[in-house]
Amino acid sequence: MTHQDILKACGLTSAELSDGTLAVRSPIDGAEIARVHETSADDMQSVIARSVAAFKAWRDVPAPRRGELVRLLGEELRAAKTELGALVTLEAGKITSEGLGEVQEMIDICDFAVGLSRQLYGLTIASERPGHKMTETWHPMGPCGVISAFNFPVAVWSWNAALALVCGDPVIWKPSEKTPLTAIATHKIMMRAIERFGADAPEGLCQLVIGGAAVGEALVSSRDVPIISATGSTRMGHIVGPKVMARFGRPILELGGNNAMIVAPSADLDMAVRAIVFSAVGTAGQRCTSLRRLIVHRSIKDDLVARLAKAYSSLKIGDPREAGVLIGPLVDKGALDAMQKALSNAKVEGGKVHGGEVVTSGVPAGAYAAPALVEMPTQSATVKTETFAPILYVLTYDELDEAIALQNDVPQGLSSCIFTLNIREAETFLSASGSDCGIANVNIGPSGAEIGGAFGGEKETGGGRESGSDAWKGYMRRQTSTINYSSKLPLAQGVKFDI
Ligand code: UN1
Repeated sequence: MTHQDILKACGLTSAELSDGTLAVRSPIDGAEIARVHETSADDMQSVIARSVAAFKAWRDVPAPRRGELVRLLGEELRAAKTELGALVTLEAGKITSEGLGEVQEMIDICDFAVGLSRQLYGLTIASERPGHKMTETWHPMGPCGVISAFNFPVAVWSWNAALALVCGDPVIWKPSEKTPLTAIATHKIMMRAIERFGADAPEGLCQLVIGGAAVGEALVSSRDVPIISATGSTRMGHIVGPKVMARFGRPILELGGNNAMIVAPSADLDMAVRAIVFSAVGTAGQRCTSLRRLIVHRSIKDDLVARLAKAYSSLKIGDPREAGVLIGPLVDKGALDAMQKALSNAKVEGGKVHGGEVVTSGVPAGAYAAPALVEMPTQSATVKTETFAPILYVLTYDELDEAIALQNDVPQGLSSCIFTLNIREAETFLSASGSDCGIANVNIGPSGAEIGGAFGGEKETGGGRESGSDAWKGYMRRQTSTINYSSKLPLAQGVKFDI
């Protein structure tokens, strides 16, 4: 399919693709593929007002009925999987299988959320007073602003939107300025589901706004948008988090990661190599869960580095649409420059760099690089910094305690893993004194999480949780009720206050 075919298959009209102010480039060859229209900051107040009005209707629609809308969204996504996956590839540069995988992740979260729509369980709590009971009820919270990043241009919206919608919250989505086309295409899919759902869905239930900082700022600073779920850099989180907190809104932040794998002497190295390669170079190292640090036992380091260097040399780099290619482009030239800068800094800090060169031959005109393996003498400043590129720093350890300390000694806390066949080591890694990350795996890599678990991490990763488990509670308000069915009015804690 040509890129015009893909845009057409996704229902994007030429009016939507031209004459706008925001230029969209495909990372594959850097060529401009559209100029989309931006939402003006002046329009944001009416966007938010529509969302507030939609909330008043949507919160009263029974949750299982709200789930029906998400079920229809899942159906529409299934029908559109091929073309939307292809558009993810075109606009974000992912290889075909990962573009499709991203849409599958959207479908999965819809299925999860449909089930959830009948399981927004509260508690009954024992009261200390006779003739009393306590309950806890979860209520819809209000409009949810979703600010998403280029690297998962549509899945991140779906983790938030599927949950927010069953929880009774309207959604306003501001996608990355680098990936508005996938957002427009997804919004159309959502609108098809709404159309099929019928009149119970209020106008303004799901809105899309396209633009830069001013549009984001309007969402972030509005008291009418109680939830802001923002995915992106720690730098962005430093701006968004405090602003949302300052108005007592609820931020759900998914920021940087600096994910490590500990490889213990007992590890199955064949499996470890496969896991390392996928998680370090998949998506060209541009997942927030990408593997960035390898902490290898000294006794196996040379063997593992040699195997990795061999595996790296066989990886096909190029046009992500081509069969066999595993490493597509970085998102843009800026990302390539940042990668090269990190590599030269690592050298200054004593790093021995294998690979990492800019690739220009045999690839289209985008920003392509060979993945880099960098043996480091210490966990230096560069290693502690997240660079969104396929760079894997290799460190060594002698004792597990030391490996865990290295794993934890970075500002970020998203994902982590250990390869070991030793149950003591595995359980120590997962224990309270083990990995400090939101995700800690055994014998699989740090990336490619399923939607069933809560997704997110600690420290500079921002603390938010999205997707599975009870992350839905982040989209609702909790109400505690004490009900007195007796004819007396005893006070808690035995307090006497007779009048
Ligand atoms: C991200 O990079 O922002 O765990 C999300 C994973 C994917 C999600 C990554 N399911 O790698």
